[in-house]
Amino acid sequence: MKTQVAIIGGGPSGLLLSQLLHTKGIESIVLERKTKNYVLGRIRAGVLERGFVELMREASASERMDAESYVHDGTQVSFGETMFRIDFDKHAGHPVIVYGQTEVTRDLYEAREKANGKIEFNVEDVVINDAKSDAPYLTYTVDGEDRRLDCDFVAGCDGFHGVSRQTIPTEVRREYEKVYPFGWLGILSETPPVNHELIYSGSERGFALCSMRNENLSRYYIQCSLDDNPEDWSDDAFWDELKRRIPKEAADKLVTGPSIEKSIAPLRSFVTEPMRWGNLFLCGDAAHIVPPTGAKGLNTAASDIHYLYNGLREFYESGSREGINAYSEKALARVWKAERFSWWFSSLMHRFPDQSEFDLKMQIAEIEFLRTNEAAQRAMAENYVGLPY
Ligand code: RFL
Ligand code: PHB
Repeated sequence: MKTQVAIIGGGPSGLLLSQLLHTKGIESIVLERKTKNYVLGRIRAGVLERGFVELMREASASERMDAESYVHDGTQVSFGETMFRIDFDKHAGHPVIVYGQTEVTRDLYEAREKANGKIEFNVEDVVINDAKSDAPYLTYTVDGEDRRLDCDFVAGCDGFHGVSRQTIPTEVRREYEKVYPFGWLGILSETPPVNHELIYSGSERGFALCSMRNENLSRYYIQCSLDDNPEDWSDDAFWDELKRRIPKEAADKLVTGPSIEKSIAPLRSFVTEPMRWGNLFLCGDAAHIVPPTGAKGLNTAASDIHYLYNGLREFYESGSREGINAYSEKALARVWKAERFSWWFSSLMHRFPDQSEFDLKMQIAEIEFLRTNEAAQRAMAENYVGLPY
């Protein structure tokens, strides 16, 4: 088989790139290790920046998102009983959108299917060959049968555990990592959200986040130990702990119910440099990870796709390699800013096992500064709604 752009990974990054390229008549084939239902079963991001929304529109995949998503002009931040609002509209001039990654992925699959886009599921043992040449190719197996895909470019959209990043030789690749000493235990429940905006809540017992998907679907997280298992947490234990970590006015309004999903995610900051090796381009979680506190993971994946899509489009339209040559540098410049914001917000809101009384006082003083200082609120709002591409 032959295509112009071979895309490894059928998560949001790979699907968005494939669909955007299609709108410009550029051919691609997506190779996904799992099944479509498996990919759609992952409950992940919930908050989308304006840049992401615009890309979905450009990809002609935004109809349902435009009709069903929720516009959030601000968010609540609390510590103990003190709760205050960061006004996105006032400080950054635009809102964020609440629309789940599951829905984004479903919409992109539908758009690819409607356009007869080619996606191969259950692919195994993908190997990227001759990435430094003008004729790279992938080998892989499906149902034990060997296959080969020739292409001009390879987009590595295969997440943190994929093969793409590992293909870049270790002498070329530099990795930067910070692993946080805790995780997030998340549940999804068919209950109305406790508040019409998200609540990021610090407390002496640890962090909690109240989020949502729609009027009758709530997403809550609490900071947990890395040794915890989701099965160790009954629904009642989860709700009790959540109530202890959010202000009383919110706890009193919380509607609880059975969880329909419960999982633990570790927190990590990670960046690999460069994001390009020859004609292989890394995008999204394949190249970088942020802790989820600033809602930047999927949104940073989207800015990568924006730079790569425009670079490829320019190449196929005019033969210029300027955009693809600048890809790694441009993407990384934005990635590092999102890393900084996610690291700052995570460090501010969580309890760390080795934290001293002094460290706790510093967190409280910084939250108090954020509560009372417009410049600090503006900095937070600008980062949260998304820095420009
Ligand atoms: P994905 O979603 O991991 O998709 C990669 C795909 O590649 C496939 N794959 C392979 N296919 C073929 N061959 C191989 N060798 C392969 N290896 C892997 C995988 O099966 C998979 O389908 O990466 P992508 O597309 O870059 O998307 C990134 C986002 O998924 C991620 O950044 C976000 O979910 C992060 N994130 C959030 N981001 C936000 O912007 N806002 C949020 O509110 C937000 N909340 C979150 C989050 C992530 C979380 N977890 C669980 C890590 C909340 C949580 C709890
Ligand atoms: C979510 O709704 O899953 C969510 C929202 C905001 C975050 C992280 C996750 O910062």
